[in-house]
Amino acid sequence: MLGKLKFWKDKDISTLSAEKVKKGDIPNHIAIIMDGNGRWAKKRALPRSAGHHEGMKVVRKVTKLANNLGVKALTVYAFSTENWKRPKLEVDYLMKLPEEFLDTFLPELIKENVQVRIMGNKEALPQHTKKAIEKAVSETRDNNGMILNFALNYGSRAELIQAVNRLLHDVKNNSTSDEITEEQFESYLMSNELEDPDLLIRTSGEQRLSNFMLWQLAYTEFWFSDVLWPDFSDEHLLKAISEFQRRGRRYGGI
Ligand code: V0D
Repeated sequence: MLGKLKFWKDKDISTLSAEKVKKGDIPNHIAIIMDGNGRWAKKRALPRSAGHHEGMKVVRKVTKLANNLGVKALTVYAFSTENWKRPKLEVDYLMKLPEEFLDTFLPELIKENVQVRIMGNKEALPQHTKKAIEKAVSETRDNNGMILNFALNYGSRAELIQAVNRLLHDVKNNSTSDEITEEQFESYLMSNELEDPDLLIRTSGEQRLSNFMLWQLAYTEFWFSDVLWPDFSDEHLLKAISEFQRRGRRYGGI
């Protein structure tokens, strides 16, 4: 059991949930599909942007708890390559969230030793968004705590095709062999510095991958919940982790 940690008192987590989480067996890498922000807003007759804003605050809370629990990497799906199809006003609003998040929380992330990373095609992002995330990545580069990895303008098929194209380029230049191993292939993925996720969480009742980390999730445990992302609490994260700990992972073995 995790014992008494100061932040639990601060954060008012029931000891019940906390006690169910075993200290030694915390997933190294958790990935989250943060779904249900629009539905959360609709239920309250608020604009979708209000749901996204509330969801942003939850990213901060989850980052804090995951880091305190000893999670090594947290990947959150913030914006997919398909999300450009949404109304322009919504996209414009979403593209302001990284700045708002970082204006408020970057000092805290630096203090807590978190490293910010971005996975996805940065070229297509508005200049103001790119500037904010580049600043956060560079200002947290020398930290050695948890990696907070934002999947932003990310799509796994695009990632895989980009990997294949770069690989072809390197094969043509004779800078790699033409017989590729899994390890070599992985080095071309956008997640190349991270271990595969141990646990995938998807909120809001949908049970699909939506083009998220198709290669990396091959052996990952999935945890689905009906809770809408803005309602996702520390209790939910602890529950997901304690259920993860009760599953026996076999990686195809017996
Ligand atoms: C909206 C719920 C944080 C999902 C969370 C650009 C959808 C809140 C960021 C963020 C979004 C990204 C990069 C960064 C710092 C913060 C974010 C987007 C959406 C899309 F360096 N939340 N967040 N980015 N939402």
